[in-house]
Amino acid sequence: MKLYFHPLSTYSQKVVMGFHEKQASFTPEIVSLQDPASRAAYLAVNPLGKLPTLVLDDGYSLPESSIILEWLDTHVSTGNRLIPDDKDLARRTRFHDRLADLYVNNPCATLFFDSLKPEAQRNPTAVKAAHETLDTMFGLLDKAFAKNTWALGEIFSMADVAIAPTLGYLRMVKPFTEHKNLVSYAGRLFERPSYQKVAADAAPYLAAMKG
Ligand SMILES: N[C@@H](CCC(=O)N[C@@H](CS)C(=O)NCC(=O)O)C(=O)O
Repeated sequence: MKLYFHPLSTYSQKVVMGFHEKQASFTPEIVSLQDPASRAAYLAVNPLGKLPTLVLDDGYSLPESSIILEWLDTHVSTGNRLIPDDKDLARRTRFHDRLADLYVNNPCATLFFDSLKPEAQRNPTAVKAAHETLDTMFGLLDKAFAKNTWALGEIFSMADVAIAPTLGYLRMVKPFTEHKNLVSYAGRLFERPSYQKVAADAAPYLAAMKG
């Protein structure tokens, strides 16, 4: 199976972390959405142009990070479970995965990409809304991790994989140092070998971007 992704993309990192957690391998196909030729070729794989996409050996195509991880957890029996069998725990996993994607990852991306734009093209309204959403989430997460080890309590899951890459970026984009429980949770995530591998893969690209 082939994974179309980019080492700097948070949604790609989420899926690659999932592969590492499952001890599963894939054929990597790095897509650079900034490069017109790479982007044009990728649109034939995913017309929405969103990374990542997993293409199975029979050609079946799976876009969307959470859907890819669901497929992986269903079809690969090695490594850690990403979504528990228990239906209520599975629903809670999906809920926390949605929170991570919609209200942590997406506003983080708004702040990150806005900061790269020339002053005239920036969007202060969107930036203000992103800060407000993240402040709300930081408060909720800090409260939750006063007692929880992982998003589901003691069970590591897709919900933790979903948030880890974004917390990595937030250290640069909107540090959350005053939220001590969130800092501890992030520390546990950053120590996982699956996170360390995606961070190591991203490091040269991040260094090149910073110039
Ligand atoms: N809901 C999608 C979001 C994917 C997404 O937004 N990926 C970003 C990279 S982290 C992307 O492809 N951005 C390019 C664009 O929006 O044009 C998922 O979970 O996979």
